[in-house]
Amino acid sequence: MSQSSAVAPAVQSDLFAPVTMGPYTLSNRIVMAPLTRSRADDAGIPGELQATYYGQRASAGLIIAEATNISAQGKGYIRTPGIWSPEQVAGWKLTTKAVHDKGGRIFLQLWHVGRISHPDLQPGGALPVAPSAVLAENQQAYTYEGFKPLVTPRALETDEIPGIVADYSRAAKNALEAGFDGVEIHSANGYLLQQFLSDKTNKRTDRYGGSIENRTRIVVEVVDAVTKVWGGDRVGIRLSPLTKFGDIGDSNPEPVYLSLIEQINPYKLAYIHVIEGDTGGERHPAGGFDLQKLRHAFNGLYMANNNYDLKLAIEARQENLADLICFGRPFISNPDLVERLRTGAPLAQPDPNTFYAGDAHGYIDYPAL
Ligand code: 8OZ
Repeated sequence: MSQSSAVAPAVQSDLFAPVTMGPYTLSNRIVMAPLTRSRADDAGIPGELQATYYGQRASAGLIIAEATNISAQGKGYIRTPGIWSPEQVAGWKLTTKAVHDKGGRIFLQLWHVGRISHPDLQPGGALPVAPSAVLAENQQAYTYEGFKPLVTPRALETDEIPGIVADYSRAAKNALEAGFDGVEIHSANGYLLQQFLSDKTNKRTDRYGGSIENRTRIVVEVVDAVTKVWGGDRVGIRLSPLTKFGDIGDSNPEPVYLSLIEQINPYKLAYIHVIEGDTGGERHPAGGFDLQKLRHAFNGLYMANNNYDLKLAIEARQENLADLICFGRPFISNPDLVERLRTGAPLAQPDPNTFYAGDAHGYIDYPAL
């Protein structure tokens, strides 16, 4: 993506105009997508490094901070941050202050990876947990000793599920204490909540499996718990009905997601964050359905994500296909992305070798223009 693409001058798009989201007026419709960068310490504590990085990107209409583990059990990648301990809360306060000092808004994404983990990353070397003991095939875990094949997870007992919902509640309270403006529930990309939604991974016969009502139950319980802390209008939820990421899939996702939206509408969430198609890949995979149906069924804002560039973003606004547009990788290498898009300035390309688990290099050393 570069300024050479033949688009109308970006300044003519309302992408760059303020928009109301819940109690907030976002300065533009461009959202920094949650991006795993794996630079927390081994206890999942973020620090000055993250504060500098997010502060540099505060001109996004909204930042969704990287996926953050709600519990030690929810971790699946080295050096991902957490939001379960007081030390993690203290570390995140540096980030929220840095973003607010520059007039930005930042949500935290609440994450439990479910089966996408490895005993090396679990407390006491335990098996990762999931709705059912179904292996994610051909997937690797990112451990301290490099990549290792995933293992078959342990199916959660019915009486363990309230504890998981309570972990989301604690994480939501901690995020509030850390000074975030809201939270996003990560129910996408093949992690725990999507493992419950999908019939490929949920083989349960209790009230959390089988029917659509049962498969959506834990997600609705998490929405209920998190909105009890935040109210609805500072909470979003991320969905990826058509993704294959993490070996996830559903034989018929459309009624599952339409039911979920109908059930969460009473909570009046700020937005749904929809990964359109296969994460990072095909935007219109075969066998999919029209994701605009979700937009029309939902009573809040629709945030679109998946390989957007300026041209696609402008078109989405012109055709009223989305309220907010997420950019991911371009934010890695362009801290002033909004200004560059608005003025048609060239974009710097990010270096994939420094995406994960490095240091300041490739993280806070991409200059603004
Ligand atoms: C890439 C690497 C690690 C995690 C997601 C949280 O896809 C992630 C993730 C992406 O939602």
